[in-house]
Amino acid sequence: MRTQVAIIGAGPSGLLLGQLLHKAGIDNMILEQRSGDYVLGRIRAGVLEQVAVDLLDRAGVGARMHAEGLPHDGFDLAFDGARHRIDLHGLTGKRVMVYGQTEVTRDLMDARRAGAAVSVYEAEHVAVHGFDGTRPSVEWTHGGKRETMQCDFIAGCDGFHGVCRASVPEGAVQLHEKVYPFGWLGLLSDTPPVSPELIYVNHERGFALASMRSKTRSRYYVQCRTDEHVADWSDEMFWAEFRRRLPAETAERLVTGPSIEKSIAPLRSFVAEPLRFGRLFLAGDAGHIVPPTGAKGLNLAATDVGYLYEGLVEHYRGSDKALDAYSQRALSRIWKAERFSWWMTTLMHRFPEGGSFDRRMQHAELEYLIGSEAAQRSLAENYVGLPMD
Ligand code: FAS
Ligand code: PHB
Repeated sequence: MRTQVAIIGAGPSGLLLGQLLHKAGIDNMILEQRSGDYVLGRIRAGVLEQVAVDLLDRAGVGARMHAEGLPHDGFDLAFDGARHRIDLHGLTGKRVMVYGQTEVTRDLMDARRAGAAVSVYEAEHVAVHGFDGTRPSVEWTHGGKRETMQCDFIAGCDGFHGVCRASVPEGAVQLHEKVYPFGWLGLLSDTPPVSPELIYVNHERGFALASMRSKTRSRYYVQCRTDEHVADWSDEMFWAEFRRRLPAETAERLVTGPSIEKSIAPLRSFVAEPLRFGRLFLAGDAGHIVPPTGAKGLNLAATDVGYLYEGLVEHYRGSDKALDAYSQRALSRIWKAERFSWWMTTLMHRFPEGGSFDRRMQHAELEYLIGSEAAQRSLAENYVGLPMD
């Protein structure tokens, strides 16, 4: 069995790369360890930058996103019981698209099925070999049978816990990591969003975020301790805590209801350098993780894929210039998004070990931010997404 590009992982990174390559006539196969339903059941990101929207359009999967997605021109920062709007469109001329990662994944899966490209779900014990030479191969077990496939390249789109980065010799990769002393408890409910735009809250009890998936489905988060478990939080407890952290006049408008999904996500900043190891390339969460505060995780995955796709297309046209530049180009953008996500996380969360001086620094930065158009423009241009070079 042979393909040109073996893609490990059928999350947004793997599916988007597969779809772009398929449209360019480059043969590829996706190996995913879980079932399609399991992948769709993971509730994650909610905000797309324009560059990600453009890549999904280029992949031919943007129709439902434009029909059902919610273009947003701004969001609110809330602290000291008051809300302050950051006018993204007024400050940058750009907006973001609120459209859940689940829907992005579903659109990509539907397109892949329609295009008859090969995907193997529930592929167990995936192994990658020979990527330091010119004849890489991948192995997996499916239905109790061990399979092997030769390929030209391997795209490691298998997320933070995947096999690809773990298969790189230890001395060949440098890891940079910061783990935050808190997590996010997220709740999904079929209730109308408390506000037409997102609200990021800095509260003495902890961070909260009011987001959404549609005009009838809300996605809310509260900062929680790292030793807490979802079972510790009844719906009633979540709603009471979320309401406490919202400004009073907003809390009065909160419509509560039963949770459809509840989960706790740990927060970390992480980057692997470089992102290329011979014929193996890391893209998306396999190469980096950001705390979700800046809504960058899914968007960084999309732009990694954009760079890698350009490199692979050029390779098959006879030039390796873009492929050789992949790691450096992607990392330049990744580090800027890491910085913004770290900055926004540090600004908005309650640090258990932080003292009164740290809290005064947060407050001073928030006060400066709402009083300075220059500071708001800096936030806005990072939030809507820096241009792909
Ligand atoms: P993914 O992790 O999505 O996909 C990797 C795929 O590879 C998975 O399907 C996995 O099953 C598969 N895989 C792993 N190991 C394998 C192996 N050995 N063999 C075969 N397949 C294998 N980002 C935001 O912007 N906002 C958010 O609110 C947000 N919330 C998040 C909550 C959680 C719990 C997590 C983990 C992430 C969150 N993110 C958020 C970030 C998230 O959206 C990622 O950026 C996005 O899923 C990245 O997509 P992929 O790179 O495709 O990785
Ligand atoms: C979400 O809707 O899940 C979401 C939105 C913005 C963020 C993080 C998560 O910064």
